Amino acid sequence: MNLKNSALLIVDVQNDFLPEGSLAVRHGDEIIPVINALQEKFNFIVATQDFHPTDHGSFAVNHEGKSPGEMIVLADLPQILWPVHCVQGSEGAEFHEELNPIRWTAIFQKGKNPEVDSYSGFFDNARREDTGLGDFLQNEGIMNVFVTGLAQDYCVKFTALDSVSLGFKTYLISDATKAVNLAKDDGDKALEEMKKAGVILIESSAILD
Ligand code: VGL
Ligand code: ZN
Repeated sequence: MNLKNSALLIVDVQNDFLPEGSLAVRHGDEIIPVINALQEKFNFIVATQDFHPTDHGSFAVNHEGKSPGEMIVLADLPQILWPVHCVQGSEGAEFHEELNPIRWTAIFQKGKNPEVDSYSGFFDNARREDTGLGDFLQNEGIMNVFVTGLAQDYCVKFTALDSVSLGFKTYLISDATKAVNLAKDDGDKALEEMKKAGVILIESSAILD
């Protein structure tokens, strides 16, 4: 595969989303060697980092009597409540130590505004604020975006959908992502949604072999 004008996008490969983290994605650690191998093939690599203040509105503990998994309204949108995760300055917000940060051109942080959640690396969930990632990629002449990371049914999905909507040819590397699966087929549904929107599903072997 020709990787000219291509970026590898690594979404939220942070301790809290990995086994033993507070919002653990089962088998999430299995994608790390795949991403490390993929990194050797790309000249242009960008990571995103979920980076919440302690008073973030997506945390169940910040809503009296509520538990993770319950729904509320946040920024006029339905919002699922999460355990405390990826708090700014905490170990859980750090990238996994086995993930090699070689050639990372930039890290885009998201979820810093307590009033709104931000699954996508490009915009908050209400699409009121832009992280700058889209303009950054465009200014660098990037046309193809290869998405990897966690979680397939949340931040990876919304990042890939926004990438398509901004006009990037967008690939999801299916063995370099894993789903949280709050409901057991959420990951599969997310794949269908991405495919329908124009995301191209590939396996890492298409790039590595
Ligand atoms: C994510 C839930 C809450 C993710 C972030 O990175 O997929 N999921 N915050
Ligand atoms: Zn979050």
